[in-house]
Amino acid sequence: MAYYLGIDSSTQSLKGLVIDCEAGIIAAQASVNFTTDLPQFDCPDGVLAHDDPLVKHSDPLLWVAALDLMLERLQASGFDLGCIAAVGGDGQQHGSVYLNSSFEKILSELDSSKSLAEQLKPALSRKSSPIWMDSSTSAECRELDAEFGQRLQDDTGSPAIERFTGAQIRKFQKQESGLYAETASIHLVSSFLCSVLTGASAPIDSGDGAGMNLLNLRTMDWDPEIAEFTAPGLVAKLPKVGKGVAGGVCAYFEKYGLKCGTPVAVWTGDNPASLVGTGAWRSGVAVVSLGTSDTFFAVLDKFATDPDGYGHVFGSPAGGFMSLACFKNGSLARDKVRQGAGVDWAFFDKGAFEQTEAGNGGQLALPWFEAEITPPVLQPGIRANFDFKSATPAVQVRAAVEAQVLVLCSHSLWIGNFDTIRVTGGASKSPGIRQTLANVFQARVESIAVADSAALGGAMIAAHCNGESLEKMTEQFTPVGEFCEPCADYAEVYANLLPVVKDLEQTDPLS
Ligand code: XUL
Repeated sequence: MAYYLGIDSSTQSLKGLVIDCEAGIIAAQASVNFTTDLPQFDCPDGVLAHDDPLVKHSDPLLWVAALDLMLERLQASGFDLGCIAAVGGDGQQHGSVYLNSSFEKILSELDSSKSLAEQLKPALSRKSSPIWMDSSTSAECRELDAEFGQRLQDDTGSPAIERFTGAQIRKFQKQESGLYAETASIHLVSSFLCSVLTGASAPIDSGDGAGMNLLNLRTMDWDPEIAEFTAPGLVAKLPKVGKGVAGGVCAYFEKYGLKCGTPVAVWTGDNPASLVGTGAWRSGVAVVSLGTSDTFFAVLDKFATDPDGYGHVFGSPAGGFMSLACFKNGSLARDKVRQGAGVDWAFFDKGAFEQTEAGNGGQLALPWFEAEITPPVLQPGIRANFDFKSATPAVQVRAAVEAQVLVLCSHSLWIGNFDTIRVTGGASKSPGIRQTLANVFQARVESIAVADSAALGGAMIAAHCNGESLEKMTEQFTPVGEFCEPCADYAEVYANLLPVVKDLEQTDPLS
């Protein structure tokens, strides 16, 4: 048997993908969109409405309902899930799930005649889950900075960051100490869903765990001092740090055809999973993932942190470390620019670039519709160095895309040597964006055949736990599809624009 299931629980959807390691093909896939498939959770784009634009929470019951529905769809597609040899998965990073003391008992008694959402509801000590888009914890970050200073970045891989789980837990404990006291365990999205699959509390891996400001990357365990300052008694509420097999699929999932006891690999974060699923777990290749968030990541040859303090170090699921820089205004911002310009995707992805020159005459627009993560900017709004609103649609599109790519480049320079970028995520299909990436970074840009690199990575991690070779799977599942070469003529144009975009980051938004 050589079939492996990978599950990706991302911001706006949950996807499943089955690889066949003998034939080297994708054998089945299914997905669930949170907005259109599960409207009853009132969580469009995976985010609950809130009066404060800096607060971004989701509903953890939405994620388990999506797991039920995705497996139902996979089974309905005709694929026999009884053939699956191991399951792996990943979740959007940093999001946390707060559970009371009934969680473990409820997990051990899951009844297949009922849904996961109805059974897990009583296990939540906090109804909603803060997710990576949340920027509401600046006060807590400053408190962590004041207490630990540079040690936080040196030991956890990142300075105090608003969306990271530590600051989120500290805010919860300060504001809702009673509910914090009732909380017996705090899981990440990844370890929560892995726990549900195995019917027992699952470990957190070092890829996702490093996104909490709580994991000491030198000991690869929770840092007791940082955890205790973050919130009293926190270490006792955190799952173990672990890797390898978390446990076996529990009996609940037999209703979808999965065999009880099938090994489940410890889940990781969506970016670490994508590192594996794009074949970039080896050095020399960097990844740009263009999804709800845009991220830039690569393997680190040796442990190093961002001198500017914006980027992160996570554990790599293939061993060693990876770097990451994250930009919040990704695909939803591109869509807003597209709608504002009144154009379709064909024009946004191609036509706009045919009608304008590389460099756009120096006109740039940062499409920060939401508070930005890199660099940290709390006041949303477009920043432009020209009359954006009166410009033609083509100029608007190029100005936004070039600004996004230049910011990506300027905050990734610390990451080291690579001559190839692999692009993944929805917008990686855009020829205009791909060529802009190649020209700005002066690197070859490759896309791989499988668009959902996180779910693929989850499946590959599961297969690797079962003895399959990572090298062989990388050859089988991540062949290069389309690619583009950089145009040397534009190297200087974009090098000159890097300081311009840095200045633009400091300006006020357009009114
Ligand atoms: C990474 C980050 C996002 C989420 C959602 O640090 O915050 O990329 O993982 O994809």
